[in-house]
Amino acid sequence: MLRYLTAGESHGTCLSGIIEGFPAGVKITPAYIAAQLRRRRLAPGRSARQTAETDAFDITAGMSGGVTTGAPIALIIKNISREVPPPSSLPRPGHADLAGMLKYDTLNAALIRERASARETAMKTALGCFARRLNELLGISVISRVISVGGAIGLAIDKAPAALRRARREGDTLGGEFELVFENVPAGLGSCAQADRKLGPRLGSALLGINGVKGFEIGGGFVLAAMGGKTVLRDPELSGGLDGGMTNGRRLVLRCAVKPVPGLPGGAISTDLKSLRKKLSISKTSDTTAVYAAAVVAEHAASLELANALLEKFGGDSLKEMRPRVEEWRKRTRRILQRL
Ligand code: EPS
Repeated sequence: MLRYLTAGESHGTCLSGIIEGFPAGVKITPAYIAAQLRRRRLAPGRSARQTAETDAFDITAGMSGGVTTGAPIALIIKNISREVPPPSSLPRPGHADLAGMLKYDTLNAALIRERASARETAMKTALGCFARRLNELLGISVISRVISVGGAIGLAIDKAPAALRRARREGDTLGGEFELVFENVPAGLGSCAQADRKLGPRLGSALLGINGVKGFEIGGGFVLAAMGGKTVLRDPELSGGLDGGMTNGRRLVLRCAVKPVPGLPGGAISTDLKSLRKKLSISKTSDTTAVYAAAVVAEHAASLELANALLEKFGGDSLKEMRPRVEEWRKRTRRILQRL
């Protein structure tokens, strides 16, 4: 079983991460990880903070000579921006602040926002690179694309940069949707036996765990509710590659909705929990949209879950052990799928 954990605050010394249960023999270069971190950091719509961060990282355990050893892999990503925000009893509306202050019984919102920050997704992306690489070496690819920004969809997606510029000018932020596609996924990953073993909910949990993600769809998703059974059966792609919680040999298609970033440049009225006075909460967060960055994070969060499902089905402590098992399985299932 693949497990991972992240730690670290947005303006702390560094982010830390551990991935455990990862097979030996997977070659991965620092440049591979750096490229994915760059895609996330420099995605459209981000704030000036991103030009300060370099996401320089160190792999401190679990690799030898550029190849994984089977031991837990540990990473750190250094933070450049270390100016820890001063204590504040004013929760920023729409952020984790209020819920976290209630939960952890504190009047200091800064303690909450430091960990709830999307800075954490830098480490999730770095850890996900290992899973992405393993999947890739087993023949599986993943891509994402943003399919709507602030309501602009289809061909109008070309207007997204203009919509983002307008939102920035008007002190507003935008949400959006992205799609993830995994190709060449072996059939039979996941299970229909128990809800927590179904791959759909597992991928949903990974993706809904990304900051700002509020909606998740598999294949046709919410549109299926308005369609007739005859129509749906004519287009097997609408299942999104999953039936009964298991991959069916088709490509895996997942979609997520990301809410607009709640930190508006002009601030929002909130209630100070000490004085109980209404005050303007000015958020330093100036991302105009998180949807492009979230799509990159999602590729990696979902890759971790898919790698987990591959390890569950095929087992193995090394890539050498896994590869022939996956190949043999592909041959067997292809023989049946080709006859359909
Ligand atoms: C974030 C607020 C911003 C973002 C940050 C996430 O940071 P700051 O409060 O310093 O302006 O830039 O994202 C990252 C640093 C990152 O690497 O993604 C928030 O509140 O979620």
